Amino acid sequence: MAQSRVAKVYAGNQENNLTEWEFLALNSELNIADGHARQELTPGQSKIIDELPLLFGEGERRRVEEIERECHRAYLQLLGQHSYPSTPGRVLSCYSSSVAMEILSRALATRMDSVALLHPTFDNIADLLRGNSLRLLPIAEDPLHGGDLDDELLRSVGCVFITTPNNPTGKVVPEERLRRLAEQCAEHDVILALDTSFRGFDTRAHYDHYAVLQSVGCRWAVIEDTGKLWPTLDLKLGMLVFSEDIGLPVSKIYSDILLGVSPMILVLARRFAEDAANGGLDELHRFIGGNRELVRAQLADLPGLTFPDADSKVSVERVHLGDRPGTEVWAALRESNVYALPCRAFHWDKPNEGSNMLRIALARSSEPLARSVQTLRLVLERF
Ligand code: EGV
Repeated sequence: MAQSRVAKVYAGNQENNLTEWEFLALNSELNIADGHARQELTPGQSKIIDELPLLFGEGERRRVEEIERECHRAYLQLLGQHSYPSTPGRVLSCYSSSVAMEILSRALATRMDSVALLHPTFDNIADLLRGNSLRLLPIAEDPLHGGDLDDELLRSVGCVFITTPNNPTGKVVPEERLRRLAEQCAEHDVILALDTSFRGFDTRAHYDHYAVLQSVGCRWAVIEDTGKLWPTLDLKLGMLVFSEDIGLPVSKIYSDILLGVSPMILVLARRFAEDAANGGLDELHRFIGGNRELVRAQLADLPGLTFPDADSKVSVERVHLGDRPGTEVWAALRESNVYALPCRAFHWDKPNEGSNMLRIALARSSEPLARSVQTLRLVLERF
């Protein structure tokens, strides 16, 4: 049984979840599948890594409470989130944003049975909610950005969950849209939950979201993530932040799962945030922008090919393959040891909408990325 499941994943099964596809890519030098940061360290970041024993020492010596407060402050201020709640216990450090998501999902499931969720978005959000027996109602990006949400939808759910910037499309909920969403949630006593894991890449997501949420006064939760920004070999943390009146046993469920995150990781994340504030973040934006141009330039003139996310700044880029099926292109690419990510599963409600797209990771060193995209070009010319 376990054997056949593994075999199916290895064959590149249509119904693999996104992480199963990403898993297949992990040992390849030409892995353009997962959204984790795998580019080379910058000189400033290398200096921090050279000091790892000192960071460990700091983690041993100093009070966890202080180390944690400094980490949260450095990261959230870097990204413009000045009004985040800084009183103890309101930012819960987690091993990853998916762990934060599981904790939030379990907490939601104690008080409701339905959640409205953005469509498309990274599939493990849907899977973690469904895994806690929550029924999901899709919200497509166009209606989300176009105007008010349907009152009937809001009456039928206990929470609206939005990824911003969205993964994979890079679409950002602007300040005035967030305010209106929060007002509608307040009117219907619905919790507004945001996953902002990709916000580091896009300054349009750096307005103070916490100021908006707190001034409107809806019940809310935000999941933050240091994991997509810096090539720290998955040494990272997620943060689960929530309104005082959220009315869910978030802290209790957190304690069921975790005592806390390693102080060494908290110190490391603080140091990377400080480096980012000192010019590293602008440098990262230029680097990702350069890789995006490289991908578009190398593929641009192929017949039927388009880039659906013209405005995206996040570290992934979707390619629409015209009528070529994503999983077939994936299989052809694999013959050259190149691994991209087929997009069906992002469309957790209607997978066929993602059949003709691949997602390409941009947080990669430019040289292997360029080689991978050249191979993709050769493959697409044959289709
Ligand atoms: C992306 C990996 C999990 C996820 C990658 C991701 N899957 N956590 N189950 O971290 O966009 O590739 O978010």
